[in-house]
Amino acid sequence: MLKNYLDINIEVEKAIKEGKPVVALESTIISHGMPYPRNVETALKVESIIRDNGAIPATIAILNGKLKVGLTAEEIEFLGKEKNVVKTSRRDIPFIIANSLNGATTVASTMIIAALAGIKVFATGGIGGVHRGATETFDISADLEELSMTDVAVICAGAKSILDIGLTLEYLETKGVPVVGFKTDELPAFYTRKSGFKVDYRVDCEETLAKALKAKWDLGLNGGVVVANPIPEEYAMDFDTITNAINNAVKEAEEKGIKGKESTPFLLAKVKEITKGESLESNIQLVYSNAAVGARLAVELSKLNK
Ligand code: PSU
Ligand code: MN
Repeated sequence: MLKNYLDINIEVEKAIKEGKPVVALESTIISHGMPYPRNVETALKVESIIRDNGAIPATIAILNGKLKVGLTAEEIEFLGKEKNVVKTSRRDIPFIIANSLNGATTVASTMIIAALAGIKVFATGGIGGVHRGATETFDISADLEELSMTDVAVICAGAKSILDIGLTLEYLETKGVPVVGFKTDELPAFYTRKSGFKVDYRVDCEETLAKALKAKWDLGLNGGVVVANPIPEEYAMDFDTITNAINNAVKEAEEKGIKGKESTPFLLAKVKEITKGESLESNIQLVYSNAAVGARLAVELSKLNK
């Protein structure tokens, strides 16, 4: 039955069958998170970083109504260029399939498709969360609910302050989702290494992290884990510069009445514009760093499951 929907490329399918390390990657970051052609360049480089660190990359998207796990360079180019690609979260998947559309998968839907394929590790830039002002707007990303139920570890650079970081952490706590700091006690804030918020657990090596994941899922404690890996020091942004940019972006989004799924892409593009592209460079570098950690984690996890 799954075969009717799921299309896993040969290399990825073989790796999964043989218990080799595989890392899932999302496509919203390509279609809606970064401008062309940097998006395509980044997506391809991320795949090569994963290979350099001993794992097989599996970029996920919906193409012509098929759930694709593992894309060709041409398919990645298409997602980066084509305007008609729908940002696809959990609620959207059935309709993208039924209408044979192209969908760029968010963290939530990438987790769903990765889990269907049997992939446990997923590397990206940032997760969605509880937005600032959510007590009025109710804008809470479906990523958080997904993390509470789907067994995939998500390596990210923490939560950026377009979100309410404190409320995002409270939500994750309620839902039983561990937030792990990779070599840090403090949750990173995406563009910067610090946020002022502590993580639940600090882990200093991929092996310990893999053991924790295995224990969680062996025991039937369903759901994901947020692995927060701080942006490398040399690419981190100045705290005041980025804080200002985000505050202005959030204000403009409010004034323009930007809502729903448009909110995150609007804020990302605004922040890039205000920082004259500096935020994009940081964004790209932190994704590279997360890809390397994801690959090494997948390697350790595959050793434990042998
Ligand atoms: N944060 C980023 N870049 C992104 C996203 C978040 O720094 O591209 C994307 C991810 O795909 C994430 C989605 O899952 O935005 C969240 O959107 P929403 O808030 O509408 O759920
Ligand atoms: Mn939202």
